Amino acid sequence: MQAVDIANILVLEVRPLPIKAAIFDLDGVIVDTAKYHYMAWRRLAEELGFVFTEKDNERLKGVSRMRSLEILLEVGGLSGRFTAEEMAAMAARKNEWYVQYISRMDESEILDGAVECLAGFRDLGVKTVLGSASKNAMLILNNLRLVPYFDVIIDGTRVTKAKPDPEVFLLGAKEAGVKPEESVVFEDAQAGIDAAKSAGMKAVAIGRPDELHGYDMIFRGLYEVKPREILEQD
Ligand code: B16
Ligand code: MG
Repeated sequence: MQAVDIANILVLEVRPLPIKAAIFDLDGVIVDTAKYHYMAWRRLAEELGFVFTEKDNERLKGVSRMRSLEILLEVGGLSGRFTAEEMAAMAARKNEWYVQYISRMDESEILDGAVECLAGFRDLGVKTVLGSASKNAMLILNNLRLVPYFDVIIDGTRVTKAKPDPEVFLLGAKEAGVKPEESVVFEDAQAGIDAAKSAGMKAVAIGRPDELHGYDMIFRGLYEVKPREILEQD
């Protein structure tokens, strides 16, 4: 009898903490803005005299704006050719085009299952948090009328370190009043999965198993995610 009690105590002690916050990346998880980033970066590359392919664009997912520009210039064989001021001007130009494209977005561009997933976690008493590298996240959320679905919004204007640094997710959990180990992150980019794991959080990948690694679970989109099952995975 005593042995059984001890066994039960041990089982209780090793149980992970329950999930209390669901943190969502924006681009590639809630909405597909990668195509607009691509249109704007391709336009910049054309002006610089080289072709930037969709495959090249894969390298920019989840990466900050300035790092994206560095990768783009690397692809065009133009690394190190520009001053910091010229680079800032190019990034600003790309962003002007990008903002023009995303300003026309509406609710029809919300990815399948995103609203149901956000509402589903809320119904289970789980805080919903946005953890995006984008400085344009508020514009996108407003156009898509998604602001009310989030308890906490952390975007690229609130952090200084880009993913894979965990800053964006740690700040999101902190503002939600939840410990990192009580948080689950939904991410489509490898940099974001790495950020979630180094924050000590569960990482749910959104994408293809042959393109991502290091996650705890993987789904093709939020339409496959059942919030209750995510909580029961603990
Ligand atoms: P912006 P996420 C990221 O958003 C994008 O995936 C990435 O491609 C982009 O460079 C980055 O935001 C910065 O975006 O230029 O709008 O500030 O996936 O973290 O939601
Ligand atoms: Mg993303």
